[in-house]
Amino acid sequence: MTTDVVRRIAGHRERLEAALQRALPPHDHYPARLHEAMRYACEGGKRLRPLLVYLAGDVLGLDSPRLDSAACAVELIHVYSLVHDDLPAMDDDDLRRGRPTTHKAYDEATAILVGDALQALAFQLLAGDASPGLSAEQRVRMIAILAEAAGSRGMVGGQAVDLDSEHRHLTLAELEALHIHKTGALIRACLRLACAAADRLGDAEREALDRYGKCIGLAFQIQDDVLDVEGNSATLGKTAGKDTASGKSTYPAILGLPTARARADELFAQARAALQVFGARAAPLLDFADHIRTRDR
Ligand code: GRG
Repeated sequence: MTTDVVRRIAGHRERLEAALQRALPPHDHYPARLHEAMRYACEGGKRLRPLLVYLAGDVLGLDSPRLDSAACAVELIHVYSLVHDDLPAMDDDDLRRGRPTTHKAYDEATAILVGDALQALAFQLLAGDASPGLSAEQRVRMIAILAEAAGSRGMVGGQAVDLDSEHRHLTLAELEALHIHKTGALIRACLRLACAAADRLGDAEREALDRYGKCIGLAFQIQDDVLDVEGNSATLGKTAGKDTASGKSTYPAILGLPTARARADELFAQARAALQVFGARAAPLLDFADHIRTRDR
């Protein structure tokens, strides 16, 4: 990554952490245990989705404050999904972001409520965003984008199919469809949220960002499968090798590791190619694609 993008990412991370601190209810406010658990669940994490929102904003020439609610909202939805995914009724995991999952640190009922409350907070933030220059129409559009990506036609739908497929071997096309929904929809929404905050945007630019989001989302998931095979729990901050142990259909299981890696690389290349329409302005998202491509957790 260029030093410019490293600095840019550090700045956006700092912005996001401050915005999240403002958005989350104080830990000692009624009901204190729930609020403390919400904050616990939100700590750590790579913050890739909010970074995508801000970096897409950079490419579009938007002021970052305009994107604070969208960046926070997408992270809150992501955290809620992780908290619920880790529950015994779903993936039943003890480790997340390098420490006990929320239901282990608190209890199952609290973890369910943490997810519920984080989801509600995400939409409350978008609805109440008073950033100068952001119209009510743009806020409604953002709410619709996030709701669609998070709901049964997006992430929750993908999760439902994933749970249904547990003891079945999926074809590559089935696996791809599952992940386009489960992981890809929220990642793609990050780009769409930034587009919704832009006042003027041509179809070619909107479609380019959408294509980038789609490719990055799928590549990210393939990498996740590869890291589950190659990584270790300490670096990943979650249980490694779970997919293989549970006989899950994954990209490495269907394609073999080298082909799965090659497929991810191909998608990263397609993501980069999609941004040609932006010329030199695409640099923040081009560098970010490389940043994700070389991740080890
Ligand atoms: C329970 C409604 C519901 C949905 C769950 C996203 C999801 C759907 C489950 C997570 C399962 C999983 C491990 C998916 C693989 C891709 C993924 C979302 C990884 C975690 O995202 P990172 O690596 O996590 O960005 P951090 O902790 O860095 O934010």
